[in-house]
Amino acid sequence: MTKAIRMMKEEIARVESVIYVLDSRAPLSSVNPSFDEIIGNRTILYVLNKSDLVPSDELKKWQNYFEKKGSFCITANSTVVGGKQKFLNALKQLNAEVIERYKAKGVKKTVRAMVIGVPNCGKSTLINSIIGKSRTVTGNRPGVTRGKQWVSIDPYFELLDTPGTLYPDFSDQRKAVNLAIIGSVKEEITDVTVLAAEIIAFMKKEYPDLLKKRYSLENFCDNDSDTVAAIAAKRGFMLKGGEPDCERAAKAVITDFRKQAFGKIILEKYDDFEL
Ligand SMILES: Nc1nc2c(ncn2[C@@H]2O[C@H](COP(=O)(O)OP(=O)(O)O)[C@@H](O)[C@H]2O)c(=O)[nH]1
Ligand SMILES: [Mg+2]
Repeated sequence: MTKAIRMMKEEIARVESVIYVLDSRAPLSSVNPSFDEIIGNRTILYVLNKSDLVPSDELKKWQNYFEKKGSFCITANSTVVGGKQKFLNALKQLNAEVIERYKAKGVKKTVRAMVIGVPNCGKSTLINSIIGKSRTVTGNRPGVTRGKQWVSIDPYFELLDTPGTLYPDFSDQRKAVNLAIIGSVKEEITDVTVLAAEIIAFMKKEYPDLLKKRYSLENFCDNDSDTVAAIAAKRGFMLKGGEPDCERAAKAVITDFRKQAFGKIILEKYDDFEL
């Protein structure tokens, strides 16, 4: 068992509820089924984070899908304040039975939750937006690793202030590419020119006009790497010998995608899947 999984298992054992953060640009790719067993039968609140980056009609379909999985699902833009109440309401509804049980027994017990998700999906940002500056640390509990803090977010809930990072699921090539595009994969292991060609291939198929407009292209080359070279030429990114600087153009394409220069884009459309 890897260290990451072992740590996840230890921490998850202390919670009743899991907050599963997904990147709205690639909701399915943000799920790693390897962790299903570890999550077990804990209640799950799915958060389609970075909702501001995708078209809302597309997001709605994913929200319905994750709700139908028998769990709660909310959408969030964690970079703006004001989402806490929506989050808390969902968490309460999701755990209504447990809260009732505690109340009926007359025990003063809180439901504990842990935020999990692949790298860069916005776990830390979400936690900060919920606990913010008014955080009240409830202190280390026995058995809890030193430094791990439980934070009261409500009389009924405590949140672990350190997120659980899921390693991305690379079992499927498409998922791996999507995760690289959204930045969930270490930069060192991604080849920028390959990644840019993948973005071009996707944009060409799904949003050709946005791609043409961004780089003032009239047509696309058959080979997506050639399109990256054409973008370099358009931008005047040239190497000393007069060759197009494809690496620089590739980085520009990746940054453009991540900084929303093409507009609101979703990599995975619900209707394209048989779910
Ligand atoms: N547009 C947008 N960016 C977000 C959102 N949530 C997080 N981010 C950005 O995504 C990046 C990764 O966020 P972070 O919280 O560090 O992700 P973590 O690795 O899952 O903890 C940061 O640049 C955040 O500002 C969101 O809802 N919308
Ligand atoms: Mg983080």
